[in-house]
This record gives sequence, structure tokens and C-alpha cells, in this order.
Amino acid sequence: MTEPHRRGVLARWAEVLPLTPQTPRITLGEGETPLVRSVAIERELGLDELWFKLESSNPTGSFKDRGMVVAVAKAIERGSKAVLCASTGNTSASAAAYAAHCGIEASILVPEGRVAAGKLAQAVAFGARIVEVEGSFDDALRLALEVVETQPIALVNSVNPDRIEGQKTAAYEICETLTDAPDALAIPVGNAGNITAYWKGFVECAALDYASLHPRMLGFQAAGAAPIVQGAPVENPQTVATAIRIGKPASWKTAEQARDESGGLIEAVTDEEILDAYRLLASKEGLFVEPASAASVAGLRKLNRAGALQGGRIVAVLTGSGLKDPETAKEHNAIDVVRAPATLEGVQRALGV
Ligand code: AN7
Repeated sequence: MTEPHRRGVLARWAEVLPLTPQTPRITLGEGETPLVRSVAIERELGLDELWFKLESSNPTGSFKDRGMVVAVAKAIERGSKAVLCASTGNTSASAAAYAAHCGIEASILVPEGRVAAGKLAQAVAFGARIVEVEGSFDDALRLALEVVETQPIALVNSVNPDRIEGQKTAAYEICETLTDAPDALAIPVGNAGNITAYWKGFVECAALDYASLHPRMLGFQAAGAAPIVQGAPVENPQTVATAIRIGKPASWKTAEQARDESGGLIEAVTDEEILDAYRLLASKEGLFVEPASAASVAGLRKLNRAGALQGGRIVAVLTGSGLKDPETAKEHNAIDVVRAPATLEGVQRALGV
């Protein structure tokens, strides 16, 4: 028999993760996500190859599960009975799922309003203790850091290095599937943990001879929440891409390192550019992602318009599912529904046949 599909990140990547015999081998089937070739945007951009890493295929619908499975396993190994995180939505959905799976408590701090409905629905379903902080994500993260100073609760934000270790496995998978690293990786940047994790993964892959090159890291922030691009924290970040509505990224320095060591860039894309890419991914590729995920493709299109997109083989990370944010889908697509009576004639007329 061949290996079962989706063994989970801990089993699949044990040799490159900080596991001990005492680490519980938990899994919800995260990782081993599809790498799908573009059918339309690759041509539009004149690229040799454009691939999408479908992180929306993880159990809670975002890349966060890769890091969360490691963070929760290590927290349990250290004796924790509870986890805490601040979140724009996906981290909290993932933390709540793994906590439920392991029979421990999850508490989450979310910024008031603006968390996409699907993400909150997940946290509710998984039974998390949900605290809506009257402030921004950055306020919530600052407070989470203060809470764990005095309480025996494991912080599972990406300031926790176990999260980065788990998330780096996506870079290993890309190198494995393509049998090398791509020339460039396009990725949305919020709290900047993921760009940090991918870069760590690609550097390790090159050192282990799984790859012959290091990809250029192309990070994209939303224009209304672009502290790294502007070189200063953003007091009141605003963007339709609520997942990356972050003004003071925790992994700011390591994101700049990833950019500079890889010869890459971190640039801003407007909400309009994000929404254009969001609609294009769905209508021309069949990929329904959340707005933050579309920032990677919006960024590639922006570079192309500026004549600054180098060719070759590029992977764009699609970080989360469009189902997370049904309101944005309804608000920013032309809804064209025709009513028909429940008769053959009525339906045929509506169909125009
Ligand atoms: C879909 O859930 O920060 O740069 O609290 O949900 O590693 O922060 C989410 C971030 C991109 C940015 N795409 O990744 C949270 C949170 C999606 C996201 C990002 C997030 P980082």
C-alpha cells in the first residue's frame, strides 16, 4: 500500500520540525495542499509558469493550520491546558479547532467589527472563548502578550516560533512538487509570519539540496495597511482584506530580511487591485479565495503593469478560502439572479433557451 494521503504536518515533516518523542502526533489532516497551474493569469502576465498553492484546502480553510498543529502539540507537550491568540480571524479559527480536537481551552482576542463572518462562525462552532477587543488587531496582540506574562496560557500567535516551524513546511512541499524552488514566491503580508516562514523553509531546502535556488520573495500589503512599505507603523489600518488589516507586524524585521536576502520586494496593492484579482481568480481560474489571498495575484499584476515583473516560474500563495468572507463576495460581485416560476416554461425563459 502507498502512504495514506494527507498524513498531517507532524507525521509528514517530522524530520524538519522541533518534535520529541513526547510531542503528541495530533492532526486534522493539514498540509499536502494542492499546487495548481494557472490557466488564465499566467497567460495575462506572460509568465513561463504560474502556480497557485491552495492553502485554502487546509482543514479550517487557511494556511494557519500548518503552524497551529505544531504550536498546539508543543503547548500540550509543555503541559498547557489552554491557548490564547489575537487574530484578524484565521488564526483564531485554527487555534479553536486544534484546541477542540485536543480537549483544551482556546481563548481568542479579535478586533472589534471587521472580522469576516465565516471565521467568527468557526470560532463559535469550535467553542472558543471569544473576546472582542475595542481596538485594532495590534491592540489585541499587545494585550495577548501582556496576558501570558502572568498566566499559564500558551500564546499561539506567530511570535511563537513553533508556528513559523509548521508554516515553513509549505515551502518544502512546493520544492517537492516542482522538484526545485520556483524563481519567485508571491505572498500576502499581514503580521509577516508567513513570509518569514516560507523564507526559512526555502533556505533550508537549498541547504538540504531539495532545491538548487532561492526564490525572490514578493510580499504584498494592502495600501491602507502597509507599514513595511511605508517604513512606519500604521495607526488606523484600513482595507477590505480584513485578514491583513495590521498596522504593526510582529515579524516586521524577519520579513525585511526575507525581502533583502532573497533580492525580493514588499509593495502595496490598493483595495481596488485586490478586488480585481479576487474576482479574476474566481471567474477565470475557478479559485474562490478571500480578499487577503488575492493580494498576491494583485501584486503580480501590478508589477507586470509597471514592467517590473521578471519571467520564469512563480508560485502565488492563496492563503485562505473565499467562503470565510461571504459578505465581501456579495458586496463586490454583480449578483445576477433571475427568478422563475416552478414550471418548465418559466425556467426555460429564465435560461434563455
Ligand atoms: C488569509 O489570522 O494575522 O503575514 O490573525 O488570514 O503571516 O500575518 C491572518 C493573516 C494572509 C497574512 N492571508 O499572513 C490572523 C492573521 C490570510 C490571513 C495573512 C493572513 P501573515
